[in-house]
Amino acid sequence: MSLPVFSPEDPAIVEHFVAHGWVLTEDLNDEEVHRLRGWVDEIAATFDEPGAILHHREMTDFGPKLARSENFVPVHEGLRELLTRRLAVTASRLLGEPAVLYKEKINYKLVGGAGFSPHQDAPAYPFIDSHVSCMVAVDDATVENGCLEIVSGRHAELLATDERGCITASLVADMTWQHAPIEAGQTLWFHSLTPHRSGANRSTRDRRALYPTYNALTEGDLRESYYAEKLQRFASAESGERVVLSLIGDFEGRPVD
Ligand SMILES: O=C(O)CCC(=O)C(=O)O
Repeated sequence: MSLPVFSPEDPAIVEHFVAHGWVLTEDLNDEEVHRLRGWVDEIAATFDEPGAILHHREMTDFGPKLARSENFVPVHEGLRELLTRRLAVTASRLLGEPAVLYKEKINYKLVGGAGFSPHQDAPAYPFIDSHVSCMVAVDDATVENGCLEIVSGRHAELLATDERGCITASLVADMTWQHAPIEAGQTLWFHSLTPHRSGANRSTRDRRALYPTYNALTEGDLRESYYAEKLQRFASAESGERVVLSLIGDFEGRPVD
């Protein structure tokens, strides 16, 4: 079932977000989606360089593929404008106070790309208490290509986690999960305590999405501290059966090596 879509200017978005822990907005027109796809291609084509954009790859049944890029706002003007200005306006309205970009990523989920285990984002965000994230669909996200699945109205508390930092299996089984298919150019905003997960891309089309996260400016402009902390923790992380993308072990992708 499709979700209700709001204009980002509609005052009703705040009430919907507070009640359900998510809200879907229509942000980009066809021309802007076209431009966004070009920007995402530019980021994907950037070389790996220490201290610059962070690229992460995964092994799929079709060979190694790009899974995620992070930390690209400093080097890309178009994405910087979209994430730090335009979308920050909605983030501020949803947080109820001025918001600032905390981190940004592209999840590529190319054909054959893996899904994400059920989790809340909050445990992966050091330093901040008040934050909101969104998924800006670069391609249509469908059930077949691994759209998000969310739980409505369960954003009041931090839930028990397993050894990977994901929601325990017994809690997952008791929750009502809802697929969130969204069209390219739409943005699904979700609370950092909203449980979510997603399946693998079993389709023949890529499912790319941008995920900026914002925090309340009263807590500080912490983006640089976040990436410094992340790089430090990644340097000492041990490689296992799954690719480590985040400060929790939610990604189900296989390592390339
Ligand atoms: O892109 C997806 O399918 C899910 C992403 C997600 O849950 C995450 O990056 O925390």
